[in-house]
Amino acid sequence: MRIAAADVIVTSPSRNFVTLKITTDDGVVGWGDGTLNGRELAVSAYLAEHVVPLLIGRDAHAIEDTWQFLYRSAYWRRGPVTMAAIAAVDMALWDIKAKVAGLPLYQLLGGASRVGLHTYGHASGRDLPELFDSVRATLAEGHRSVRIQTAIPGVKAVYGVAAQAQASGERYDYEPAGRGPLPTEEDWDTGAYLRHLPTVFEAVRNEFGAELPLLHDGHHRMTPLQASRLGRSLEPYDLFWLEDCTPAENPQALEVVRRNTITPLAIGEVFNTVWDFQHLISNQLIDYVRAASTHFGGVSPLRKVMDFAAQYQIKSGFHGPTDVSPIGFAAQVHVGLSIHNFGIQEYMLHSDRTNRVFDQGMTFVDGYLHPSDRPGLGVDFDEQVAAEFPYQRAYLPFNRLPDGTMHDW
Ligand code: KDG
Ligand code: MG
Repeated sequence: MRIAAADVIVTSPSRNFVTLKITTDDGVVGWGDGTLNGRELAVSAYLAEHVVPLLIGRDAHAIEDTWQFLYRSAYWRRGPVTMAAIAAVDMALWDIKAKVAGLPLYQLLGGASRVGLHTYGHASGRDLPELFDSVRATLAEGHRSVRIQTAIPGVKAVYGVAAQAQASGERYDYEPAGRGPLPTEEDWDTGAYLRHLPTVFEAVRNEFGAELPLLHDGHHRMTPLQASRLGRSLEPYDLFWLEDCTPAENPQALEVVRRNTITPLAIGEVFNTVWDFQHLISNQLIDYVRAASTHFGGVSPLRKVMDFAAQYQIKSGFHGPTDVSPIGFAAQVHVGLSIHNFGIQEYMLHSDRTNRVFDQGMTFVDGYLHPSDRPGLGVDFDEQVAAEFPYQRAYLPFNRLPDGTMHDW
């Protein structure tokens, strides 16, 4: 079975998505996700110019060899654009292989290891009443664990806090990337954050009790010492994890954090390869792997990093924002269902408009995600509906400190 055609489709139903369609010579179609938030056209050009011509005529079943070929033959390895492009190919080929087998992908990965995936949803608020309402709405959606993000006194805009109030029952639809010609500038004050956040977790614990698993995303903004202080000050509130507490480039930073706090640590949503996790996993500096199939080269390397992590009792916590398309999301739900060391799955609902383009078979019942038993990844892509929503330039925001210094967002 040979690859006869490969097409790149960029669509923007309520945000931009890069989708790869691979068609075999006997007419089987596989779908892959190569979305890179704010840099979508770089991936689509990489695919169209440098990958698609190499795919035509290749054996559609040779997934590992195609992955290694795309990775090694470029000479220039790694990086988010390259790895998102390789991810799209890897996913589309797994989709094809599973469709040909007539099985959902998780069956090819070893079968289900659980009934479904335990998720966490997002809650945020500008003040405590708004945050509590948001926690209630998140629980009402079916999540059993909740990520807590809060406004910080004196800071005008903070990552993870939806701009508008979220009354109960209202669909959480936070998307930080703004459509428009230029990115928006936000501000930051680490001191205010370190003082304020523990008070918020204390209030949430008092309101919702000891048992609700709570998470928090530090979004790469702290130094090792600041992150240590935060981890330690949150210990009384028993977090499920503290995510991305220090910038991802420096794995040694987590040695400092680890020495100073027993708050569990998660990192890796901006990592691209297994090697980015090598030091962190082999030195047991983290508890959860935050990679996303779409930004990590696809299903094949996600499975490999989790097998490596399993030797150290480190679990999955795959990145699941809406900028991972329903295709990329389904791919990692299949991985999560099949591996033994699954931890938790971040789950942000895609918009109704996105779901018109991507027909998702996935179900979320009694707090458990299941990718469905449709053959393949379980997601169909409607090219006609996609064509109604052309690409729109969008950028993630950035941060400056009050004196104008650039800071991690
Ligand atoms: O595109 C950026 C988002 O994917 C990121 O900000 C979301 O940190 C994130 C998370 O944990 O979901
Ligand atoms: Mg994050």
